[in-house]
Amino acid sequence: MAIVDPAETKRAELAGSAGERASSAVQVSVVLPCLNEEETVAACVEKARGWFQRSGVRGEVLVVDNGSTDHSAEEARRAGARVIDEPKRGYGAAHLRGFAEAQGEVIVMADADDTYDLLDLDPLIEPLRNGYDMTVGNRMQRIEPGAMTWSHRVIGTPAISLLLRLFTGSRIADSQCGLRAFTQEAYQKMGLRSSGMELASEMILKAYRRGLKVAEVDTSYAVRKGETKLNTFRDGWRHLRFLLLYSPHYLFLVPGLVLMLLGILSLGITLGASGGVTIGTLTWQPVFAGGILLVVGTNAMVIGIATHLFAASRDIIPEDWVVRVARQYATLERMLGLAFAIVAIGAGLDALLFYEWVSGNDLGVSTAGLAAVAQTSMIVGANLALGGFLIALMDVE
Ligand SMILES: Nc1nc2c(ncn2[C@@H]2O[C@H](COP(=O)(O)OP(=O)(O)O)[C@@H](O)[C@H]2O)c(=O)[nH]1
Ligand SMILES: [Mg+2]
Repeated sequence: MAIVDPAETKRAELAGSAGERASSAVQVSVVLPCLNEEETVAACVEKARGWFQRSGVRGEVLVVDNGSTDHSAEEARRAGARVIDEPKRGYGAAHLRGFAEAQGEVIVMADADDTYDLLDLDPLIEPLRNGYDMTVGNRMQRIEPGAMTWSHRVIGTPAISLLLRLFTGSRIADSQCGLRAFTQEAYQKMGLRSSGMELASEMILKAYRRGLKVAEVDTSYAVRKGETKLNTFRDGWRHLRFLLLYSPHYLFLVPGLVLMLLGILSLGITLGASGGVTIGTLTWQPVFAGGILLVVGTNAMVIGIATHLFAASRDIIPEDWVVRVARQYATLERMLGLAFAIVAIGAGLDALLFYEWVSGNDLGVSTAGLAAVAQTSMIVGANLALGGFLIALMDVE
């Protein structure tokens, strides 16, 4: 941490009078977003500055005020923070502004509500001295009674952590912890953009996708004073929405494939059991579900492949096996060929039905079933032809 690299010197020079700034380069910037936290913000600033002094770290505390209507800004200034005004609302917007303004080689993010222990940031920073790019706190073992609602502790946080694990392979247990530290380099690599609380998930997703080394350290979590700014459903949905949008496999491809297979199965049952399937006193006619599942499933696959290629061709995601398979097998010509074949099958089945009707011969297969398969084939075929163009268009250089 004592090392001052050329980029850091440059940044410091840009920020102020050259020689003086370079020699007193900031090592750690503590960023605190603040929305009406007048009761606690000064204590947070003082604690962090106390740690700077005790550990001999050259540090700065940045409080990013997001239009507080109380005395938060004065309190923060009085306690020795640099206060920045960010007009764009939101936890993410405020943090991102703070990160962009931070001069430290290391950035610490925390809350201004005095729930995290800023008196001793050594355990948080230690992994960064040992080659890690980011440290995330884990509050689960040291939650003061009443600090976290039961639903967040047992449902919300574990559910989001599990999705992150599924989508990125991250092993972070407390993915919603707001106490973290990372290097300037890691910050640059992540390319963060979320304006809301979903920033917490974005950081972990991008850290893993960019191959950063992430450590987790135990931390304490105290009862908050003042009002929480977190809205369980709105913010929970924003996390889920973010994760799905950044994970096209799980939004489109996996569900699409499952729906397609269920659709094919249902249509198969329709052809076999013409009277439907009797369950107790009810009779299920799989003919309807079959068509719907197959059509929705294929459309999901087509959209999934198209978005995948779009993201890969613009360097949003790396070129993975889906991209390679799609480029080889989902070319416009092949898609049109497949579409034509499937429409032809549908037309053939309709011709068969017509023959059955004119000749009066019973073919021994469910008429409704055949009609449903024929109709579904034509819809799926037409969608594949349209999808072929969509996919080709998305991959245009
Ligand atoms: N600047 C800014 N800060 C916010 C906003 N929403 C929350 N915060 C701050 O972000 C931190 C975390 O919010 P908090 O309500 O404690 O959420 P929790 O820790 O997830 O329960 C606190 O310091 C809040 O003051 C916002 O819209 N703008
Ligand atoms: Mg908080």
